[in-house]
Amino acid sequence: MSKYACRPLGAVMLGLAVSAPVVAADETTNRYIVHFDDSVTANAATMEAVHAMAQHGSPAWHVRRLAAGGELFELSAVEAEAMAASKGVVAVEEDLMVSLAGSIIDPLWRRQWYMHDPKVGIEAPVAWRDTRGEGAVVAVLDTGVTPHPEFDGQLLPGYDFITDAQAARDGDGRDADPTDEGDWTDPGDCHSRQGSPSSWHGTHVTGIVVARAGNTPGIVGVAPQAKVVPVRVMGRCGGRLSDVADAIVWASGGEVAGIPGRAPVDVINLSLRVPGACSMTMGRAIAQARARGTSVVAAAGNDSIKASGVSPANCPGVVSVAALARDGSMAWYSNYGDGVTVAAPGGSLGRMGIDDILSSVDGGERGRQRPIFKYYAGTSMAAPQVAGLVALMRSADPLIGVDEITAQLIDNARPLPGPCPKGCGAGLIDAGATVDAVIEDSVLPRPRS
Ligand SMILES: [Ca+2]
Ligand SMILES: [Ca+2]
Repeated sequence: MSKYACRPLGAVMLGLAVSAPVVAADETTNRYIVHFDDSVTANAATMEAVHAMAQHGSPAWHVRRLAAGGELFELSAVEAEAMAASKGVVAVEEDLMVSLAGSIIDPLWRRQWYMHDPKVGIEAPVAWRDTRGEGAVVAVLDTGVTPHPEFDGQLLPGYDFITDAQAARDGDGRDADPTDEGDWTDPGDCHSRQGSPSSWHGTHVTGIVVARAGNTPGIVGVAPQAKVVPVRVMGRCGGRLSDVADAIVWASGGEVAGIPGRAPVDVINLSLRVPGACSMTMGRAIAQARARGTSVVAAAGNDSIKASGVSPANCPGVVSVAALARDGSMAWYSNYGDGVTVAAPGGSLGRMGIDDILSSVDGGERGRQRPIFKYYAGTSMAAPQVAGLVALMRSADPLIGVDEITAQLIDNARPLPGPCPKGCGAGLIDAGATVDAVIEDSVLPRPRS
């Protein structure tokens, strides 16, 4: 007979009516917290019996009284069930194991090779020993966002900067709702012959930056304790330079007529591009943002050309990001050359997708349907990893300046794991080494400007 089999049920000892039969328990017991109603807790004799159990350790199944009320017992499942059915018992709760908030239990973590692969990952978990981005804010200027469990508590109020109601598909021009209405096209739209489903591009990019840690099912962002300001600038057939420039000014704390201002974000992510030289419009907006202390990160572009030929990657002061394939070589689609500052994983753009970048999207072909996860590839997926790292850097040292951020990204980049003969900047970003260096240097006196 097991040592548990003959012990009386707690409820019986307490003199409570038990509606379930007491069955000899098997060896398996678990810890349960039992909450009694006032008829029990107000009954001094009954509670004394509970206390006596605790003090004398006999019978042994009563562990202790909890500070907030409730009694901790060690019971079999059958005993717990009987206890729950007893008169005077209001709740029987399992004494569950509690995980460290933000620990990496997200089930898709294994597939996020870009975060942790020893060869081609950005070493985000190493940086997380110091910070997960607490206090930092990233503006994602993109197609907007869709509701997703990965964004619960992760977003700050954003804005819809799309002036063209047809492109925005929300029936109006600028407004305070940055929700993505879908950028699907029909055959013949936007000079494309075939038409295409909605990309939910901004939702994917936002997930890479700031997807919640520790929820299921899902992924983790590079800076899961930072916040994202979603700014909608891209709609059906793309976006307007004028809207993007205004959004850069707004996100960096500048004044935009008719729109309530906000404090400067730490970094703006621009996973978008327009061919040609850096325009005066884009160049001015970016220079102003940097002058207000906001870093600007841009995708180098997916045209397989020199990054110096696309904007805003080629604008002065921009951190321009090339994409690496799963093997650590430059991705075949990535722009390259002198216009690239650093590289980050962008995916191989293979048939299976598993060598691409997994993040959050909506499942709708046209309008929104339900939150899901998908693999995308591109410099659009590489840039937000850098923006996320900048958030970690600003969290580690809120006083770090925009030029110092660029210098640290460059100085602490790793040599490329694979070939990039045409130029991938300083190499693969290393979140661990970069955040370590930022913390080390933050104690040194800064040059006065
Ligand atoms: Ca609108
Ligand atoms: Ca998650």
